[in-house]
Amino acid sequence: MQQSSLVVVANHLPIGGNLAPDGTSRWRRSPGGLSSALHPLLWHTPATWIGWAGRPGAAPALADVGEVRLCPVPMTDEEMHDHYEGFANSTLWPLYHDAVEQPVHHRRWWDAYLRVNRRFAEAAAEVAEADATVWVQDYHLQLVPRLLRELRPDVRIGFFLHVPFPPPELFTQLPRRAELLRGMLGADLVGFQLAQAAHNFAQLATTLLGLEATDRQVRVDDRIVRIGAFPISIDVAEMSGLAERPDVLARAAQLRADLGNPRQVIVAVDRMDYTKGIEQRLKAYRELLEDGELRVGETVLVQVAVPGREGILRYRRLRERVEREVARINGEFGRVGDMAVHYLTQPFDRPELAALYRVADVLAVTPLRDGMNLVAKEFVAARGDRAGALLLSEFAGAAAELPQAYLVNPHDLDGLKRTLLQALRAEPADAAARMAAMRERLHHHDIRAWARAYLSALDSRHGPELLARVTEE
Ligand code: ADQ
Repeated sequence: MQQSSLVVVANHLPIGGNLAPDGTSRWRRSPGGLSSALHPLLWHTPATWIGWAGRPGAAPALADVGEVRLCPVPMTDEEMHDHYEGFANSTLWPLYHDAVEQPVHHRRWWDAYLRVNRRFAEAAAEVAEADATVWVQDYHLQLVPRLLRELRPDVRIGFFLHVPFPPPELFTQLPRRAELLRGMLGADLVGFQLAQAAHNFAQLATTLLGLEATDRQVRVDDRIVRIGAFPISIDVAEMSGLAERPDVLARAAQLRADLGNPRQVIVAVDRMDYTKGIEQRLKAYRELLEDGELRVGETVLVQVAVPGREGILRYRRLRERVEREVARINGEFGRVGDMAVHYLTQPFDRPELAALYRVADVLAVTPLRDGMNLVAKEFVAARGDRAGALLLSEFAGAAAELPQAYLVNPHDLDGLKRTLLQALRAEPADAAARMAAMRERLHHHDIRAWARAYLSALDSRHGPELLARVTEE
């Protein structure tokens, strides 16, 4: 096995579902934040990406994608069920998102979580060069930093959590809370989206493990583990460039015509997930139609919701409820040739997404809780014309950086209705000023700035050299 000086460890490999017989694979911009964010960074970077190829059974042999060597980790059916669908997505995911759905606890899920984390750590130990940097991603792999450190004390280990890190009252509900914290503390740098998350982590290190901790570092035996906030971003240049392309603008015009040339278009783009507030948003929209504040023909909602994690009953149920509500709204308010909601479950390529962002008068991003939310940032990057309003949940990490958005508490249905109307009725000059301020922020904080901040904090000696590779355009 060839070794690398930069190793990324994430639950999934960033590849499409169809492998050619020779093992070649397509690099996928899957509808999901982690691979969207890392794609533009790593495309031209000599690195190894360790992850699951997305199907149970033996790991397939995979060809490199661009400069990135893919190193698949096998997972059995049972492990997929207990590790991925179970501990990661039915225990940790809901708990980390304010327990908006009840977290589920099963003791046998922990065994699979530990076993799979160990397998990932062993794979990383094998492919990391002496003195390499290993960058572990997200809540599926919280034990990897510590397991890897035991195997390879020479490597630098970074951990980044893409989702929120909850307050101690919630985290302490976890039966394996101490092991999870110790797992993360195997890293040299633990990064979060928001400063509040780093604060929560420090508090837990003190109260649960009795360690000496501040919001910037934790002392573990004779080591210092640094912690901090590194709000993730997007490839701003890519999205703003796409959104100015003549074919994309023509497509946006075509989309508006296909929608029946309504006066206003509301767009929402989410993974189908109960954290994204899709049901609350649909309900607010229905009530505005009932109240006569909005009228079909004048206003239309385009809701994109790509299903995933469908092995989990809760996700299948959510999809059923969303589809029932869409059908209800269209049944009650639609007319032949004039739908109230256009509902799409397909993944789109980047130009189509850019066209959707350009057609939106309001982009509605109203999660109940979200680590960051890249869709909000993509919309801002796409609006070089400074038109369009962003309706943004206070509970998305992005709200901290984009205070000029129309901020809303999605749990407050009346507030949601009121703020959606405000965004729809915004004065163009006001909307343009808000958009300009948000664009200014993004301009200085794109995905490369994020990688730069993280990697130089992780390694002040070799960081700059890695950075030159990772952040090259
Ligand atoms: P996600 O929960 O997946 O990410 P988000 O940040 O919005 O949420 O990223 C979704 C990505 O998928 C976006 O880049 C979007 O363009 C893309 N996408 C959505 N629908 C699509 C479709 N139909 N076709 C193609 N692409 C689509 C997690 C956390 C977030 C955090 C990110 C990154 O939950 O809070 O922002 O990781 O850290």
